[in-house]
Amino acid sequence: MPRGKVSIIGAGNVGATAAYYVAEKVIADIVMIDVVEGMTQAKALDFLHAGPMRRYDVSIRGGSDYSEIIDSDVVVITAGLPRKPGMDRMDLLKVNADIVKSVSKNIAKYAPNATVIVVSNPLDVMCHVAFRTTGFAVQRVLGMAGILDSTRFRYFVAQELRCAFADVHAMVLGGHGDQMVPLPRFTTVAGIPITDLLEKSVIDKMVDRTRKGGAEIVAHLKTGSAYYAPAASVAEMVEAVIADHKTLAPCACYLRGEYGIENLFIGVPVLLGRNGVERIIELDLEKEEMDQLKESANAVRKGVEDLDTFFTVR
Ligand code: TXD
Repeated sequence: MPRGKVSIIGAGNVGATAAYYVAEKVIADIVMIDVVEGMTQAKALDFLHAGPMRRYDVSIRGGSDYSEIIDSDVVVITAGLPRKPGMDRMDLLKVNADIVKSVSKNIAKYAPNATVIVVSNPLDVMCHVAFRTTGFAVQRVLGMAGILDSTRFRYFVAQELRCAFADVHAMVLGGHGDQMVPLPRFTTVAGIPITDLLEKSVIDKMVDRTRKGGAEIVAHLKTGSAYYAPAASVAEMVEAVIADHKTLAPCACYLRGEYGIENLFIGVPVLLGRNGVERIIELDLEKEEMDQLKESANAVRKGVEDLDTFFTVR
């Protein structure tokens, strides 16, 4: 298979770990860009030193010059600041929106044919910033969250049933926040819905733990947030696009009426392939599931309105 090219903007915990996971798949040459001078070059070199043992012989380069990202098939945006003491949610939104906007301008300039995978938080709102700033087609801008939230749910199910991780598939829709919508009816073990395998009270606990999966890790870490599972989720999405896998997974994508939601990025199941979001899958949701999705969408829309109030993207 011809190798692709992936650029990762922001080589912090998630970005650098994603670069490493992508390298191990040997599907793409990798560029890491960060504002911190020297850090990306150091990490690139360090990854390459491990290559002979880990058996990846891809090219990995680091820098801060965006001309390096030219001809990328996929660009991942993990640049952003974490919330600092004294900053409220809105302050963070403005700071990261500024960062994602400047990154997106460079993507549009140097990698106009790329598919953009947004990771920076607040995720669904940052997707809007990248979408509006790049001006790319809706299929080519998507956000990573649902795959991460689903893999957490998968792990909890496998742990509860003591079954093979790989046999569990899960579906988590909605925005990347407390109001995400884990769907037990569409979460299966070798095709059997977990609603046939586990008590409702047990499922409810797993749903709750999935919703709080990120916070549980932050509480342990104290500074910073999860990055191994987020990076693995990014690598899955990158692979789906580069290798044209047509993977069916939940991703934040721009809805234009699907699920009764208009003009909003939110997590829904999609087919991911060479053309980015190749198809949006509309599940037949029950009323309660649909109500939860609408509520989650309302929370995301509030964030987008905040963005519009404080920040003119174009
Ligand atoms: O599910 C999800 N979408 C998420 C999102 C899961 C995990 C992390 N999530 C968010 O991703 C998190 O809240 C942050 O907004 C981003 C990146 O998280 P990470 O843990 O990797 O943060 P780091 O380690 O602080 O890395 C951020 C890097 C750091 O190296 C900065 O120097 C760099 O971003 N940075 C920039 N790079 C390029 N250009 C600009 N302007 C820039 N500003 C900061």
